[in-house]
This record gives sequence, structure tokens and C-alpha cells, in this order.
Amino acid sequence: MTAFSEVSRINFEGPDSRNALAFRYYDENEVIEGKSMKDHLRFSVVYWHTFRGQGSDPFGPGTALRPWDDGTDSVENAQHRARVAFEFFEKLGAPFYAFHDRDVAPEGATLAESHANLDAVVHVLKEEQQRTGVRLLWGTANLFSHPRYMHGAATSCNAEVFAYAAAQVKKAIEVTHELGGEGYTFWGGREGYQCLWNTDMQREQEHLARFLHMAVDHAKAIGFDRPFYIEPKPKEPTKHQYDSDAAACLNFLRQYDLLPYFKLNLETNHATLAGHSMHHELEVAGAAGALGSIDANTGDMLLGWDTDQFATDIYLTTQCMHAILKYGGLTTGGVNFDAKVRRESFEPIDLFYAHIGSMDAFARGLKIAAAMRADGRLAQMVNDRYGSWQSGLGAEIEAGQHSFESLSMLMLDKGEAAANASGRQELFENVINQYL
Ligand code: XLS
Ligand code: NI
Ligand code: NI
Repeated sequence: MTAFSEVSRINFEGPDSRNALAFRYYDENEVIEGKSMKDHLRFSVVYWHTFRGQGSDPFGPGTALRPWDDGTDSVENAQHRARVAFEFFEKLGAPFYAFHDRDVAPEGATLAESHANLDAVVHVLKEEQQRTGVRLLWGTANLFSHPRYMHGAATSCNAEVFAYAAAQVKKAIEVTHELGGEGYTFWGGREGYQCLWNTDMQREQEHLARFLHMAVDHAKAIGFDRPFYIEPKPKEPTKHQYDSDAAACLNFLRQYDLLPYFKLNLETNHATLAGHSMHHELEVAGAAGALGSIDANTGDMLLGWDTDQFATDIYLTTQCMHAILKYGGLTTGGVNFDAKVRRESFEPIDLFYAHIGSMDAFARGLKIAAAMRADGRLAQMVNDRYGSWQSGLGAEIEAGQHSFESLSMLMLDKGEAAANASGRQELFENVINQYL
């Protein structure tokens, strides 16, 4: 008896299919810009929402029906759940998954017990990875749920909590390495503050940097040579998180000499909470050569919190895939569905509908973005807008051949700058719509 016996492998059936359990756009073998869709998108399922999310919210308990869970926090139940998760990944055709240490295995009474519980489940994860060929996109440590982390982990005012977090991350990196993980993520859920009057921000940020350097050193020591990711988020659970947005993360990494070891893992709903668009965050990271991976989801513009919905908006997925292609594509990272089904969508089959729909939306985004690039009209229009930099004065400035002195002389002589051309925003937007 399997957990999803009514579902077989989800296949590509093309845009006209009416089968709700089929892909209309995601054909993993279709080649786009010389690479299969599977390799472009590197879809990943998150363990925390999809296999641990119960649908609770601040006003009520969980609603989700998960018949494979026996309701206990035992290691046996966790092992069984892991096998169910792999049945899901396999039937969905997702090549990757991602987890926090405490998603997959129960926390023990002591750190040693927690490590042992984790090892017992990692054993099953390894077997299932081998059986199915599904790989680990990244691992991470949950440094925010347990009450010990109430003041933060690496930025806690309690030095022993910092030490405990170090021990937990050490183990999580080792386990990620053991499972052949393609990366490791740091999301600083409580690395921030609720009140500035009780907070020594400079000291906390120095502690965070020290913590991350220790992580880099440990990865080197054990031969884990995969990228580390920082995942920006401005708030929730804290009022202010130090890793607020892509620009704040880059500044922090640069200030503390961590930039060579980290790339960014960008999440749509975090971008919108920061008052940015995902498109903006992707451009900021991409321009800095630090675009690593994405947590694919979306928020609700009418609700001000991290609702982590599955993205189905083609305009959004097109922006994501256009920026990703522009900056060289995903290599170690992936399109990781850090998204949860709604509390009202409580049946196991909803997990399939949610992932299938968003995979199709990203596949369409990829195809549209590739068509835009192949056509070249947008790139040409952007290039034309910067025409004054292609030769003459602009090219000389870019080549470093000018100073305030020389430019001042030039403009005193000319008296006025050349006339501006229209920005044509509306035309640009119209052109984008022609590809959708
Ligand atoms: C929470 C974050 C979290 C990270 C992993 O908002 O998105 O799920 O992706 O710790
Ligand atoms: Ni999030
Ligand atoms: Ni995330």
C-alpha cells in the first residue's frame, strides 16, 4: 500500500490536456537554449511545508489530512514519512528536495539524541535518494523554532545558544555533505531584533559574521565544496532581520569578507515583504554575480505576511526566468518550492495540484523568456536606450579615459547636453505582452 496509490507518474501531455494530474508545459526533456527544461528549472520540493505543514495559522490548528502520519514524534514515524516523501518526489518528477534538520527528524531531549535521531532518518533519506535518483538541493538547520532560539541563534545575547547553534549547523552541514547536497542555506529567521533599546546591533552582526566564517571553515575541513546561500527576508518572525534584502546581504557579506563563499537564495514573498519585487532582487543579486537559487512562491498583495503560496502568475515566472537566463542560469541552485497549500486545501492530492500548477507556470515562464531572448527585440530596445554609451564620449567614460576636469571642459564648451530620447516604458510593456 502506497501513500499516493491513486496517482501514477505525472506525465507531460501538452497544452490541450484536461488531465489535472498531467503537465501542460513542463516537458522535462524539451531542450531550450541548449539545455533540457529539467536542467534549467531544477525543481525542488521542500520538506517543511509539503511534509510537515499542517495548515495551522495564528487563529486555529492544522487541518491537513496526512494519513501516513501516525501523529507521534517517533523516529519510526519520521522514517516512514521520509519514504512517503520520496514517493511524492518520484511521482511528481521533481529532481530535488530540500529540508531543515528538524523537519526530517524529531528533536531529542539532548543534542546528542537529536543528532542520533537525525542520523537514523538520514539513513533512510540516503536509501531513498539511491532508489529514486532524487537529489538534495540544499540542507539547512532550523535555528528558529525551538524556544532556546527566542533571542536568535548566531545573534543571540546568550553565548551558549550561539555555541548550540554552531553544533547544530556543524551537524547539518555534515549531513548535507553525506547526502551529496548541492548547497547549504542560511536563513536567519530570528537573526534580527524586536526592539533596538535592548539590542547591540553591531555586536550581533559581528557574531553572525563570526558564525558564518566558522561554517565556511568547517565546510573546508570536511571537504564540502558546494555553495552556501544566504536567504534574505526583512521581517517575520522578528520585526527586523539583518538579512533584509539582497542588497543588505551583499553589503554584510562584503563587509565581513564572506562574499567569496556565499550566493543568495531569493524568495518572492520575502522580496515583496521588503517592498521590492522578485525581479528587482534577482537583478540586484545577478548584477553582483551572487544569484544562487530561488525559493519559488508568491505572496498575496492584500495580506501583509509571508503566505508562501504556489506561484501561478505567468508574468512573475517570466520575470524570474528571464533574469535567471540573463545571469547564466541556475547551476547549483534550483527552483525550490518554498510554498504551502492553503489551509482549506487539506487533502494529500492538493499537494500534487499545487506543484504541478507551479511547475507548469515556471515552464511557461522559461519558454516565454527564451522566446524573448531568441527574438532579441527587447535586448535591442534596451541596447538602443543606452546608445550614447556605445561609442564616442560614453565609450570613453566607460573605458576610464575621463575625469571631472575633462568632462567639465567638454560641457562648458558644449553649453548643454544632447536632447533626451523617450524612455518608452509603455512600449516596452506592450512588447513584453506580445510574448505572453
Ligand atoms: C522562511 C524561509 C525558510 C527558509 C529555510 O520564511 O523561507 O523557509 O527558506 O529556512
Ligand atoms: Ni519564506
Ligand atoms: Ni525560503
